[in-house]
Amino acid sequence: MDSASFLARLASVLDERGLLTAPDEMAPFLVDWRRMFRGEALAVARPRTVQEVSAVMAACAQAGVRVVPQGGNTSLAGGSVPNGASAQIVLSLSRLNAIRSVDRVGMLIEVEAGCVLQTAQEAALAAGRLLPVSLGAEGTAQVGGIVSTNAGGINVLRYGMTRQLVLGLEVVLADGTIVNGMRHLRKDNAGYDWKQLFIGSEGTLGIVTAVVLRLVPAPRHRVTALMAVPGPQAALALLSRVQDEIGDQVSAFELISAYSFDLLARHCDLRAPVSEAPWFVLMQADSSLEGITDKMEEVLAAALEAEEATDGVVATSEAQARQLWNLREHITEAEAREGEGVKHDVSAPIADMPAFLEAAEAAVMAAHPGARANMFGHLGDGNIHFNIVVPKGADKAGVNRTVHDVVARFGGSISAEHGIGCYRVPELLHYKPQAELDLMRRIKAALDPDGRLNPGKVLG
Ligand code: FAD
Ligand code: 2HG
Ligand code: ZN
Repeated sequence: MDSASFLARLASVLDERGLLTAPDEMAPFLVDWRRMFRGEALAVARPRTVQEVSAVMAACAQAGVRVVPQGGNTSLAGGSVPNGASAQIVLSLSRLNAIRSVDRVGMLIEVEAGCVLQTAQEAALAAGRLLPVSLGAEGTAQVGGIVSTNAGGINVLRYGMTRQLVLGLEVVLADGTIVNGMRHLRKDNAGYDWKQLFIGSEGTLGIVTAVVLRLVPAPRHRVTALMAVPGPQAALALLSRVQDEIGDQVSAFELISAYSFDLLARHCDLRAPVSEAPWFVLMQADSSLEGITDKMEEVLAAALEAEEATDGVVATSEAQARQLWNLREHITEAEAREGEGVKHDVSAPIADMPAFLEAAEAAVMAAHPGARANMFGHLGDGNIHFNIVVPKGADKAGVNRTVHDVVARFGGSISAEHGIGCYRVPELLHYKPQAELDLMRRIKAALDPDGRLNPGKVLG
């Protein structure tokens, strides 16, 4: 089928706003959030229903056209834009965005893939429930993207990754088959839990069109604190103390380096309301019961006494808490404004994080003069964004290898939450054991035998 007939076929299964082919209209869909990867496409298809998604996939199967699913296009791994020269379309889920229902008693939300995460969070909150996935891109990222990347974010410590929240899933397969697993069940061991294959598969196994997500009671009381700490080891001591005393009410425990605050001050005019220190911890605890703020203050006073922290501020209002989180959420932007950043989204066993940070920073400084580490992230989950700001023309692949070799030595992962996309393909192929890669290829071949789903991503 020539491309004109193919586009005519697509147009026939979509409404008048459903197919973009003009270069200026397609442009935003063809470049990633970091503007590192740019691709080409025959068209951008924007279906409104699962039936339209199915018809688009069937048309692509017949014409041998490859499909790049796209949600909010906030991927930090270059996963959501086309690459390579073969015939591809972008399949944008943005218009398939209804909130189908919120079940207050059953504590779940049924939502279509293109719904923006924040919109889903707000719908849950209006029913007194919390959708606990929370991340800096939540105003743009979509539920389908969140599920397809198994997104993490700031609340993993208490509520787990996105995977832990998915109760039901609807997907469209490479040949257009619709598979409806939109169950509202907490317990379902009837056969393989196939939805787990699609969660985190970054659009390489099927198209997520709708999701049932578990909700939790919206906490009535919340306490947020920013602490200045002498180092990562002290931060871990503080984490243990807080967990011993406040237990599972701790929902976020983020480590931030002084260099991150330096970037925030220089590029975003944002400053930490505590005295200078080499490291900082931003933490949050939530509870349905009163008294969490008093308890947190008591625990933090003891931490100061024990010299696990040198200064700190506990937010006394929702607005002040927002300001503290605003600092954390702007680090990615501040880093982007500083210049060339080489991102590493790594994890290691939590207790090893201090040794890992020291070893990785020393290795980078020794091998790549002029590089600086912007270290911040989810210490409570053993996941740090070990991003290296490098001078122009630096050997970025070499920087990746230096950092990831240290990650491998600590038994860590080269992608804790952002995924592989196309950015990390060489690293995945280098570090993942052969038997695991072979198993992944067998799964890919079973679900996408012609290799038409998100080509060049994850396995390359
Ligand atoms: P996209 O970027 O559009 O796509 C991501 C991947 O999923 C691509 O491979 C795409 O092909 C696939 N995909 C998208 N929708 C579908 C679908 N419906 N069906 C099949 N495949 C699909 N990530 C974290 O985990 N934790 C964070 O704390 C975090 N913070 C961030 C902060 C900022 C400022 C930014 C820019 C990004 C951040 N991210 C974070 C990364 C990103 O936001 C997440 O990976 C998010 O889940 C992507 O959602 P999206 O809708 O933008 O997906
Ligand atoms: C975060 O935790 C995100 O803020 C983005 O995962 C991390 O910019 C990054 O590398
Ligand atoms: Zn993160």
